[in-house]
Amino acid sequence: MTPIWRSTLTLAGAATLSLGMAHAQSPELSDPPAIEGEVVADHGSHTIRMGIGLSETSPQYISSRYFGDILEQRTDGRITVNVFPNSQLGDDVQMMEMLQTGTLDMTYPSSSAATTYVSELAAFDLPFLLPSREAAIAVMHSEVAQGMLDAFEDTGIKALTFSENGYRQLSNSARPVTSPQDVAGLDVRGLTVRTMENPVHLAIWEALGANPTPMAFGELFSAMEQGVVDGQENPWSTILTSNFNEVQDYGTETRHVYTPFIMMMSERTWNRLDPAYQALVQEAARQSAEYEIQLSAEYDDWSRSQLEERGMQITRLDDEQIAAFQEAVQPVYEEWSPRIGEDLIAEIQAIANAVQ
Ligand code: TK8
Repeated sequence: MTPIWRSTLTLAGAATLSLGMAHAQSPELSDPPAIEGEVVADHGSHTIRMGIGLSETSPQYISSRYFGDILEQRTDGRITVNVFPNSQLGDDVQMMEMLQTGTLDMTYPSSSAATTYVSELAAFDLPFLLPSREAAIAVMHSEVAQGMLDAFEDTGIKALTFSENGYRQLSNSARPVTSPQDVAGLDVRGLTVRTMENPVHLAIWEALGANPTPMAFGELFSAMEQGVVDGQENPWSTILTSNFNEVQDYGTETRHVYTPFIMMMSERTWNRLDPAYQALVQEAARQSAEYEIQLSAEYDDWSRSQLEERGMQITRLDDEQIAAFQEAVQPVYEEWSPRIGEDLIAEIQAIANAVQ
């Protein structure tokens, strides 16, 4: 049975998309796995408020609603989750602070925004570290990654699980980009590229000759619309579901970083839950994260083709062109590997390389 919010979503998706040219409503998304398991004994009622950055059509939102469905069904309605999308409650940094003060129950930031809490997370920001989605998933499921989640202890944040934001792609409104020289501009100024508020991302775009501008995700669309920045970098599904193609003419399939999301809960909220409810929240988080990764994979290529259908000129890079970007950002490894931890990076690379 399709949950009511899925059909609402499809309608929302159709309404959004019908405003522009007629486009397919959404890729043939897999339905969420059936919710199984006993109803947990009554340990009181809780309404959980969860803020996320992306839109109602994003895999992040769809899977967060599924998370809520699991909790509601497995507690007979005693736990409900209200999901607030589109950065309406704040950006990643602000919403994590709201978890610490207890003014928000849950949020779902990129790992890049959380390196101030757990510095080892910056390993995920190293360019071209993870060669494939399978490798990224293996790392996110590893003991090393679990150690990063555990390291949030005493920050006021209970980090529950990783999921997929995805491979980041460059978009811009100035010119086609096929090389680092196109980013830096030879006889024209370097591109002004918005980055997440993360020092490794700043270093990447400095190494590529851009003018990196850290900015909250919620401010990005208007900054591009007003020409404050020329470009940004995010997975194709985010570029599509945030309508960035309306203000960005060019895309380049750089796949320069694979970013995870982290689903997290305020420790104050977590400590109010009975241990049986805590176990259910942890299980539901993992189930919804698996579904999110599946949706994100289904959305990825479809989003790129939708963006092209809507007029974005997307450059796919060949191996030689990718190698030029990898060479240009090599100094970022030299600067940041010692600061993040050579052993940690080697451990992650070993897990990634072990994936066939
Ligand atoms: C959404 C952000 C976004 C991230 C960014 O909350 O800021 O560019 O990639 O997805 O986490």
